[in-house]
Amino acid sequence: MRIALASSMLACGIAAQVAAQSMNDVQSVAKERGLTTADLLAAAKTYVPSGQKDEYIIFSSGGHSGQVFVIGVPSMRLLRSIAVFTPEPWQGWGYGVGNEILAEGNVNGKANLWGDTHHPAISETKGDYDGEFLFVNDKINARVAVIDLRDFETKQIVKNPLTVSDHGGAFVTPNTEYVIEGGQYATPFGADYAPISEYREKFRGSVTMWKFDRIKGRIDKSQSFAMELPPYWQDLSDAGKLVSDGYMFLNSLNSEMATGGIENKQPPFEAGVSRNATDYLHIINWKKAEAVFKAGKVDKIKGFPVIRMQTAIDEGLIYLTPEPRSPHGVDVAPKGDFMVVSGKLDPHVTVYSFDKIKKAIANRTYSGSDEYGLPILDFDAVVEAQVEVGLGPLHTQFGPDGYAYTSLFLDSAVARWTLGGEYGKGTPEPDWTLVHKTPVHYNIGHLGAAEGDTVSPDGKYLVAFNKWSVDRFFPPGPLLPQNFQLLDISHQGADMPVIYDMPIGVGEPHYAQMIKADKLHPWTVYPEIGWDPATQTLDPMAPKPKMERVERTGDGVNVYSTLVRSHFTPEHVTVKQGDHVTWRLTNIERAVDATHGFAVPQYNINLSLEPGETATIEFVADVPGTFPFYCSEFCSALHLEMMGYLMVEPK
Ligand code: CUK
Ligand code: CUA
Repeated sequence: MRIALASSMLACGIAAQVAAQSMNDVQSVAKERGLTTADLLAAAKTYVPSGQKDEYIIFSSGGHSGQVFVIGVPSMRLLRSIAVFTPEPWQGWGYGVGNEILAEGNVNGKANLWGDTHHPAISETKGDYDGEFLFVNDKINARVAVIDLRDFETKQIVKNPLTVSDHGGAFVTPNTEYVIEGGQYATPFGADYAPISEYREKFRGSVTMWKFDRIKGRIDKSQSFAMELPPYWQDLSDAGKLVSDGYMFLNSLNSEMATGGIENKQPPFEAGVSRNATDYLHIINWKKAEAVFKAGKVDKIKGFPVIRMQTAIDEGLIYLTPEPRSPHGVDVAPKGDFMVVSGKLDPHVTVYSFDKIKKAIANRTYSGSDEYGLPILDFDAVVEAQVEVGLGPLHTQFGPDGYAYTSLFLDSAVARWTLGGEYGKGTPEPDWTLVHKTPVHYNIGHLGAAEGDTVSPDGKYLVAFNKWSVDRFFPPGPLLPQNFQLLDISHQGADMPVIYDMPIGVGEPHYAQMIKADKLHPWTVYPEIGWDPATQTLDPMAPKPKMERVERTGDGVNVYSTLVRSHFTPEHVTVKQGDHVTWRLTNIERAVDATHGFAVPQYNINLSLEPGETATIEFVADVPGTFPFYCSEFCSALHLEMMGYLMVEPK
């Protein structure tokens, strides 16, 4: 009774204090801290009070960290780093769980325990984010990971058998039929050896269509296929949608097929690959390619079905068309009618019309063919407009109101321009006009608007993923963080001010996607006690209360443990040196956030067991001794007491 009284008095006290505050207090704090009206407005737009949640969620590539970052918008609070290609001790990733999934990403049997993640892709239904799955590519070793957004954990890593680096992934088709993975630097297939003098004959590009099985939540390698491409460096890709559904678009650079060699007085790559005024946009009919694959018109290369270039030509699967040199983004507009391409060295964005592309294909309006016989659609026949936006255009996203947004690397700015004018602007004539530029700090790469690459962009917020931060933050040594800058794009035709800076000090993200938070339905506890996240099913072998035991079987020991605040059962586990130990553990909690850890010294083991989760670890007890294991999450007042002893008797 007394306690209740005291706490209600305390609550009254806080309420009274709040009531006494006024805008005068805001002004005096602003004065004291030197904040302008614009600063206060930015703070008011981004501050999310304690207990309230963000309206949008960003899934950002983690760059060199090999992970994916989950960030709330507009607060720009980091919510989680999802372990993907790189071991991560807090989640136990690679320290007891996820080891098999990490091993799926081995390259020729060799562990590569980092990733260079560039492009996350949220799964889509009818061209709109559905919030069920997330895919992300690893550029350095050409891998694609599948993350299940029920528990935000990585479920699968696939290693591309043909290419050693990828960049045109991960992008999904409008119903996530396929996850697209375009290669990047050409090599002989499988990264086999060939002298670089045989570049034109032996080196190849590729695009891989990974079939996604939504029921299983996994890529189905047996239903996946690839297409052989010329040894241009294929860059970014995007899937057509609505009117262009069934098609996909892939940029390329190095149509020169330059092979570098500065040490032999050859032009260095950077000059050699930018010699031509244009490179090639690849236009691929993936639905038709799927039919060709299903009809068996493929060669098996490195055990993987590949549609050869000649087959693609004969079957009318692929067309090229010139694009301004060193292109960097190809982005399909919300209605699927336009493809926007930026050439880094051209101040324009080039807009292709899908309607015109279809007509040019039907009428064979070619300007020639490339060295490999791929037909080249006449540039003038397929281009709708070129819009001068500024220096170093890279990537484009879209708003709900007929605007497109393009990042300008050299200008360090975001450009807003009108996408033809037919999106409700009411102009009778096509209107392709730059309307506004907002400076950002500094050197923007990608940008991400709310659902800005879907059939129904939300507008409202846009994040500039800046490569440099220079003077924006305290310098933590000479390696500076990247800078995510949040822009308010809600006011049509008006300013789009920067309202928040978020330093990213864990790798260099490239792309990110922003989804409405209410489209995500993550679990806060696993559905049932004994749930195995690796299979997303109940594990029949999961330890349950009263079934805990240590049991010897031949040369091995099986341990069945449960965890609940604040003890392990059993607490004594004795094995013999050399025993193969299979240790199953279940967190039998049902309370939200009641996570327990399981950390074993000497044996490099740490698990994170979320409520209901079960996990199995196996190791050989090769080092004798006494090893206190403990719960590595501060789960309760008696958390330090949540421990036990692993005793390994010497031989
Ligand atoms: S990329 Cu890095 S800024 Cu890999 Cu999509 Cu353009
Ligand atoms: Cu369980 Cu600490």
